Amino acid sequence: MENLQIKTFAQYKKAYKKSVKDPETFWEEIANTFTWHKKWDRTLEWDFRKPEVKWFEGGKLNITENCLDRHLEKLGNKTAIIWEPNDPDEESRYISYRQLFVKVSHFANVLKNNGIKKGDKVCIYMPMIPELAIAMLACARIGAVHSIVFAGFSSAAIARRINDSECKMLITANEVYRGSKKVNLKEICDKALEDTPSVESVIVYRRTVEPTPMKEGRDRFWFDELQKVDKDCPAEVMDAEDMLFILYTSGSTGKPKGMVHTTGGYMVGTTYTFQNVFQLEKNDVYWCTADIGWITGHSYIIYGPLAAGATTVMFEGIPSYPDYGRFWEICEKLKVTHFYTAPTAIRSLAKQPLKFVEKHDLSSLKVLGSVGEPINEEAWHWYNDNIGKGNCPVVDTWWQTETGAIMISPLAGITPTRPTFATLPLPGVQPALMDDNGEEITNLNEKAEGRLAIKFPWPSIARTIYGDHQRYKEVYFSTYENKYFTGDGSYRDATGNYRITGRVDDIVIVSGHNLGTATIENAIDEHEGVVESAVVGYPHDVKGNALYAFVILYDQTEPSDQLRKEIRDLVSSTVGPIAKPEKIQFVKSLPKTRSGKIMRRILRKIASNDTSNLGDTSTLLNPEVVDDIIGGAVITK
Ligand code: 6R9
Repeated sequence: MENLQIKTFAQYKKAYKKSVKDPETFWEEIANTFTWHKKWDRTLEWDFRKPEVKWFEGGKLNITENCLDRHLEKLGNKTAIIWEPNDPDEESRYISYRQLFVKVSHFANVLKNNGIKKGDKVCIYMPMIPELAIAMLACARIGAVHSIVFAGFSSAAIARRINDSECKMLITANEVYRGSKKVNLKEICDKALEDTPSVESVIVYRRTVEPTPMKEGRDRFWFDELQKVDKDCPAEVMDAEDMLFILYTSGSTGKPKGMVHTTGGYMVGTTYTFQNVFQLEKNDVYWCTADIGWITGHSYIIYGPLAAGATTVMFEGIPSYPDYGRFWEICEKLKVTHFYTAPTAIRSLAKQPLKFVEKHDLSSLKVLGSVGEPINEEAWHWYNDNIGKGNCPVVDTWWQTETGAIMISPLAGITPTRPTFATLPLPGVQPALMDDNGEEITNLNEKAEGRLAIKFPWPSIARTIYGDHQRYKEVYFSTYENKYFTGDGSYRDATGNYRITGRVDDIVIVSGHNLGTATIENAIDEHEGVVESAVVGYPHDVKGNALYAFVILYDQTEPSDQLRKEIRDLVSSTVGPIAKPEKIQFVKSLPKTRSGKIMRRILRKIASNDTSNLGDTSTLLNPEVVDDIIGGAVITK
């Protein structure tokens, strides 16, 4: 890959031009730098109208051979993963590429020994411990499809995801440490498993010594299983288009979308973007603070960094434990060079006294990254000034679960940065800014605002929604003819730099977590006192957005704080604690259009306490309710 690494802005421009003029040759050259059992037959086949995208079809490979085996000769003793525990007094773990290779192969045999074969789906619900990385790579080693569910989700959310893709196995841990708290994951899993007929076996890693109830015939301990198998596990040969994993993301309906990523294109896309955006050098230590349960963790803690032979840090804890200096303490301790986090974390740390930063030597840092939501100007400057000391390029990386890899971002130290701008598309990415009439705004020399679409496939695009190709087509390929629609609004300056302004659909990003408002409404509506509800986002200092629920009650239901608590608890148990509405207002009715649709635009304005101009309300069936709601609004500022 060395010679394909972009080092200057002129090289970026050249690579970009080539990637547009001849995308196939461009990506072939990159794909050629990986280990394949057999070269592909066709580089790209695509039709966004169907939609269908295939990259490197007929090519045979295994992604773990690219993340592990091929590094053994030169990098065998290099640290692949540094694990930093929740408790700073517990020891960090350093796992070399050779050790990781052995652990992955060994655990892959556990999967096989428990009846898992190529194509089977395995749900992983684990805390941020190395065994999570080992479990996911072990799946990939034998061609099983992992479906990782963030270990903060509720039993009901796990069950929904397991059932959607009919997972045969669940891998979990008994407990997880999260700051000063301990959460019993196994208990949450047991509850989920009451309603998941496809799961035949459960593997439990013991993170703590607490006694763990196990179900006879179904549950097995990780360590016991390892004793039964040997350590040698040749990699399953996969087609480039074979499924690598499913990862669920929120949608505009109540049902989560299982985004399907395949093997070859995903590997090429994540590795290429990792190397070029972050510009890692040989002995660098890279730390992405995301959870592996999200796409950022998949692509930029595990697959991208390991395929690139980097040292990647995994952190089990939270930024505020034992105090708000924890991130900076770890940067100092591990001599982190590349630090990649989310705006919500930056905003919450920026609120703390600077002494938490100043206590620590951050001189090892070279590059700072941001991902997950728009970064506001203040947070950008705080990050740049206090963490980067004005010396570290800040890469604001825009991408999505669906895109698999970073799409729009500066290349560290190469692309001129501009606060709050994700700047320019990476080579291979062809954005299109769309106006209100659905036409592309093509003049790159004039500033413009619109919705963001992509007009040509890139290797790591998700291929479908698991089990629902029709929905994939409707959500991403029906808004604009022959283009992928991102769901994001965007502004472009007169030099072609993009700023992502936020979601234009019914998804709200709270503390970096994507939440579909429909899922939360469904949960609220399950309360026996509730007729109907509407949930919208409103700006929040730290979380980026918070949730505001407008709830209609049955006549006989008494509005009360107790009821608010019950509604929050219900959301917490059906969706997860992160989805709890900050504000709940009981209303008589909701503003609806003549076709019966809730006019969320108006509710968003009310929730944001911005009611001076509500825009056109003439299509409302019941305009009189608007004043009633404003009169009773829980004021947010
Ligand atoms: C990687 C990830 C995707 C949505 C995306 C957008 C928002 C992500 C951003 C950003 C502004 C950035 N988003 N990165 N907005 N600037 N640098 O976060 O994937 O969880 O699927 O979320 O996040 O709205 O559409 P995912």
